[in-house]
Amino acid sequence: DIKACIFDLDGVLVDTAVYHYKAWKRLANELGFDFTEHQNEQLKGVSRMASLDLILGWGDVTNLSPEQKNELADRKNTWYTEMIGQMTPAEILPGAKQFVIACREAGLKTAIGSASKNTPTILQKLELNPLFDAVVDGNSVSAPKPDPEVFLKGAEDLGVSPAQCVVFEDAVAGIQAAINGGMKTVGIGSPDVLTKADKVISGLDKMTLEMLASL
Ligand code: B16
Ligand code: MG
Repeated sequence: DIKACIFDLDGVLVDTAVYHYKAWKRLANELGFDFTEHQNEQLKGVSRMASLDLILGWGDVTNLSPEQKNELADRKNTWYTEMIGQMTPAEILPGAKQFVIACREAGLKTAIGSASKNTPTILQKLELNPLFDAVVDGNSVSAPKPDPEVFLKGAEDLGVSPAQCVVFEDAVAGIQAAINGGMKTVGIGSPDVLTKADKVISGLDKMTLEMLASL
């Protein structure tokens, strides 16, 4: 029986990918190169430093020291936090808040499982904090997705077993993390991309409690 739903943040409850893209693009441009929105897809669900490494590879930027890389990541994050500081609850993706509320009214536990260190700011801006029993994010985990740590911690905080959890994810690495943790999965996006998910929907506006039972 399903007892809990664990939600990824970026790409599931809110579309911050557009802000990540703007900030990373600005950094790349300052370094003298550019990358496409298509390439940006590969950064979804990937941690900040792993994203930086991918982008530097695209620009053939090599031989940077750890200090220089940290400085670049900090520069990007400053621009990113300026943008998310302007976010409002109107930016919650369609149906997301309604589905989380429906879960809670049905007696299910709810948690966030995100790679983002900016999760606390985003939840505050979206006024979503009261809807989650647990929040596990990039500040509290050491192993990035597809390692299941972020979701296993969520299950532990909720006091449920992994097999009783459904994870909602938009990233391939996130679906894999949930599978690695022994959880059921609902992909948010395209079935062609999220091939391993138990079910794929275009957004939480297409999700119902009845669908949970059939996973
Ligand atoms: P930050 P999620 C992920 O969030 C994003 O999808 C990914 O693009 C980003 O690089 C990562 O968080 C780290 O974000 O720089 O804010 O720590 O999808 O796991 O909620
Ligand atoms: Mg995501």
